[in-house]
Amino acid sequence: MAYDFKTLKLSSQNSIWTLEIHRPEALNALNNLVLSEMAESLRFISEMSFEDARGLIITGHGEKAFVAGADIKEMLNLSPEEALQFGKKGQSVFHELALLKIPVIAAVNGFALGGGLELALACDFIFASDNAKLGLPEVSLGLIPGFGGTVRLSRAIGLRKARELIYSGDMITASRAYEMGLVNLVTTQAELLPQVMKRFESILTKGPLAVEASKKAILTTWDLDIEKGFEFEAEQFSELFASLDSKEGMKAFTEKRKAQFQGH
Ligand code: DAK
Repeated sequence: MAYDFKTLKLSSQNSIWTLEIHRPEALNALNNLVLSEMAESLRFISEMSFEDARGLIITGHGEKAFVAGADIKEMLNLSPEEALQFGKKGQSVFHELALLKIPVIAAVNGFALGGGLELALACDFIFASDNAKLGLPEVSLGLIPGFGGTVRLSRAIGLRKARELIYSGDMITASRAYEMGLVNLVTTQAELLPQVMKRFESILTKGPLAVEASKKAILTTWDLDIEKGFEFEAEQFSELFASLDSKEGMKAFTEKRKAQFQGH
């Protein structure tokens, strides 16, 4: 299945969806239309059944850029009020992405700068090609990250490293990003999507309700105090005992066979 938007391509293979940002003339920079089409695509995917949507890959068209940031040419003449609306729109779309029930992997195939890195940070994992360059260079433009970057980067790599990257606006290599714990895996450009698919294939053999509950628990508890976090985790854990999949998973273990999960 494939759907072409003006700035995106959405396609699926074996229930894994790929959303490719497609603005080669601007290194896939995020303008208002990309954000609107992304919101529409995420809504479409979130309404699908478990069988039809089990994972999502976010990537950029071509071998040069994942996303080179928010569209600077479109931002140039924004008033403070328009900038507020634009920032809120990006934050809200990326938050919808982060809240998707299915796992999401950013396949970073080149520059992931500004809004591009903020987009990747909203995904569950970041896999990068060895030519990737990542950074939040907004201060070079007299701006700050406006699509959640100041919030998510420090949570991803810690306050000190996040401050350094944000205050300097430096671009870092994929291998440096790996050392910092910002990306999960670095591979060649040719191996990037195969490696992402391989990761999905292993996740798809697991209990889908359990993967979903893990995602929900991690997202919900990362800014709760520890007691409330434990409480939430315990609720998620106990709810899974009402599912047929948990019975099947534990029964399969005792019968020394592979579990056949049905998603309920
Ligand atoms: N926006 C618009 N066009 C871009 C672009 C961008 N971010 N990045 C590249 N392009 C365009 C270039 O202008 C050029 O178009 P033409 O001039 O040919 O028409 C084309 O893509 C190819 O780019 P280059 O010719 O520059 O390619 P190079 O290989 O020489 O350089 C580069 C690649 C990625 C190093 C360079 O293009 C670059 O530095 N790009 C900008 C990177 C950047 O600064 N990104 C951060 C953007 S700021 C907020 C909301 C959001 C944000 C902030 C606040 N609020 C509302 C509060 C987020 C801000 C950002 O993301």
